[in-house]
Amino acid sequence: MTRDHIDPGDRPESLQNLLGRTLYVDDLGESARLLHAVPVPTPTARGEDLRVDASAALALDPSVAVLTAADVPGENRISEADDEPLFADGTWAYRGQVAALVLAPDPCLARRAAALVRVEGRGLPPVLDPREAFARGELLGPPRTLRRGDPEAAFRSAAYVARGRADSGGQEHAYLETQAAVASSEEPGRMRVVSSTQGPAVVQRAVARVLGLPASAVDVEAPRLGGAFGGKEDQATPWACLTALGAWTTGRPVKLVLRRRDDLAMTGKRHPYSADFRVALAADGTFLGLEVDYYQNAGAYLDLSPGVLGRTLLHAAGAYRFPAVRAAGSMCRTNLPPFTAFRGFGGPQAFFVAEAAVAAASEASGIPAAVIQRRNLLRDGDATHYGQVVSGVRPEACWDRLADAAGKSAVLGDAAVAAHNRESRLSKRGAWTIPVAFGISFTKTMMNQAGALVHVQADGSVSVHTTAVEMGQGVARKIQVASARALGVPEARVAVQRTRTETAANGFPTAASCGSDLNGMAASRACAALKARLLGRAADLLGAAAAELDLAAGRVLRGGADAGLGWEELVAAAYAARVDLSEHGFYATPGIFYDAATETGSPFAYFVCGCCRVVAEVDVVSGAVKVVGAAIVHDGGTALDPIVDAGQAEGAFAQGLGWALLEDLRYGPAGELLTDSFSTYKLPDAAFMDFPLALEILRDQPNGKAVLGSRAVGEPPLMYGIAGYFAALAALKAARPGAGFYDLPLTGEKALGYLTGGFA
Ligand code: LUZ
Ligand code: MOS
Repeated sequence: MTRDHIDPGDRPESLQNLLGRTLYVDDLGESARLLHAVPVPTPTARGEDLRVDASAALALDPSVAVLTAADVPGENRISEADDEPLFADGTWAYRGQVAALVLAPDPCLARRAAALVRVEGRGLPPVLDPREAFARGELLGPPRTLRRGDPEAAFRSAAYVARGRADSGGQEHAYLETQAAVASSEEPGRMRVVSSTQGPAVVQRAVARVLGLPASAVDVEAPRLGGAFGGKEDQATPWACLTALGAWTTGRPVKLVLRRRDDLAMTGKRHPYSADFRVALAADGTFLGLEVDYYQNAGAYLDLSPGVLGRTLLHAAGAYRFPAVRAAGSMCRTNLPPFTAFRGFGGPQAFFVAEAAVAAASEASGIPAAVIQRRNLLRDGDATHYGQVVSGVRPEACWDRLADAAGKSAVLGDAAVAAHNRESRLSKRGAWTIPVAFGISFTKTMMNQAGALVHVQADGSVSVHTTAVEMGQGVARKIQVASARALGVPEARVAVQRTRTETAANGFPTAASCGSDLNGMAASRACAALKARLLGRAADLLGAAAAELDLAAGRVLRGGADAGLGWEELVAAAYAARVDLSEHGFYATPGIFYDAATETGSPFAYFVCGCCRVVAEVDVVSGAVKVVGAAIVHDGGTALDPIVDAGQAEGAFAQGLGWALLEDLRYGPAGELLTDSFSTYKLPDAAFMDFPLALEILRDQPNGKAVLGSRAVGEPPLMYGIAGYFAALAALKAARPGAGFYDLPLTGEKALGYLTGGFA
């Protein structure tokens, strides 16, 4: 590693995070006038005739205020889908829905008052299970079906057919910083909100709607976030709206920071899914057809469920080629907090079913899973079941490289696993490799746009504003690199500023792995225009033709050689000559489209591919499951920052393993979250991740579809964690033959149940 890659000066964000100096929402807004807001939740999962009695809370202290739906000056609506109220009004649809908001100058007083607010009404029996909701016709929208070829014919002509059911559980985002916002109305008729949100413009629209203001009167800023993982794509909005309403009503600044337990109980998580699948194979293991019916547990309101279901349907085939596919899905309405975006956004749920189909196909045919997988990997020129012809995909190259490395490993290879199982009676191991091809772009084509505003300051420092939100994923660093490169200045000259709707309007959430792609490109375009303008001035100064000049690392070059003119000098001269030193840049991903009527199109700009092999070990006596080794070959394109990419890949893999093996959301019969703390909800930690992980990121194939040849990296590696499920299942099979259940997560508890005869 070169020194260049460990200089913290290049990563101001990371250094501040590391030193604990980053300011989060809870660190902001402190003033003697500040009011603290505490939400009052509905006590049961479903009901009508909602009544809020605040008298006891108000009697506690004259400084206490309590707001309800009746206090909303604009519309009591927050979701863009229009179905979700800010305050439950009349009816309620999940436990933990906000019924009232308590404001008080002291946070303890606000909590005590909140506990005294009585929320009552007529309870109704809740529905928690998606299949039960489906059976009752409780759907949040029409079911969707994607088709290719003739699956019926494929099943008739197949040598082998396997079928099964595959269920995957939800997942808590577990961001370090809980949902938070602080609002103030410093000028009459205007509202300013600092929100821990991935989408300041989403919050801006909702605040404007709730307060009945034009968007131009609402300024929303996202500072650096303490993590989000999708949990703040749509669901930062209610908390920001509540603070804005509080500030609007009282004329004082209002802050709301959810307690961890409230955040766990009141906010949405990854969608649990239940699915039925059927897969057809030829005698040599070639896939002929796939059918999947997904029952998505969408929760009580739409939120982002349509987009999540869409991505599930698009990824139904995993990284495999199927000549015939039918993928159908329904958003099932249940009385749980609306499930929402979570890293992977419906993709992991689809990849899990695809791997379950591989495992079941291997069981039914006797052909090793790896043979089936290798034979059917997606290749350039293949058409997906929605009609996109893929290019630049390399699951095969990644697979072969990984297989080669695993074969030589003392832990990862099939021979090593078999040897362990021969020698060890009390622990058994299993291995699995998953191939991944994850589509990059928001599946909703409209969302694939971003803007940037770049100011060259008179001293030569550069301010870059974009719609991207830095949440620890390194997007600010990547935009810094892309901007510096496009301008031809050292990286340290470029400051990527906090994200604000006043400087970058009409943005979409930083999500779908494409924050750097979209915003890096928008910033690059602005920087390229500024560079051309400044080189025009340099041409005058040097008496040269602009075409012979270039800028690199802060020096003007003429015919490739230093022309004796530095960046600062050039900027000063341009400023003196009244040259505009500001520029707006815009990027909209070209060439993507999708036709909802025919369910066909080319929704993704490109795919991110890779393969991951996991070896898991199960303790035959206790059922404890652990990972003992893993290797990843990931196709990464040209790096904007290799350290950021490696961190994203490792972090996403850990998060995927947590989903596959540990994280188990449990609800009581009344819809109450039983796992409402990190003592009962188990997250992957340093001890769990304490195994050798060989991460290789291929850099030999630049990506022509993103900034400077780079590839998106945020979500695709999460899918690698799914290999952990099937590795653990293989270990269970080695201990007691027959393990063929697909019910993620595969916790130690479940493993023990199987080993002691609980599971068939
Ligand atoms: N968010 C979204 C996403 O609104 N649309 C998407 O397609 C998406 N994909 C991944 C993650 N977040
Ligand atoms: Mo997301 S799941 O907000 O990229």
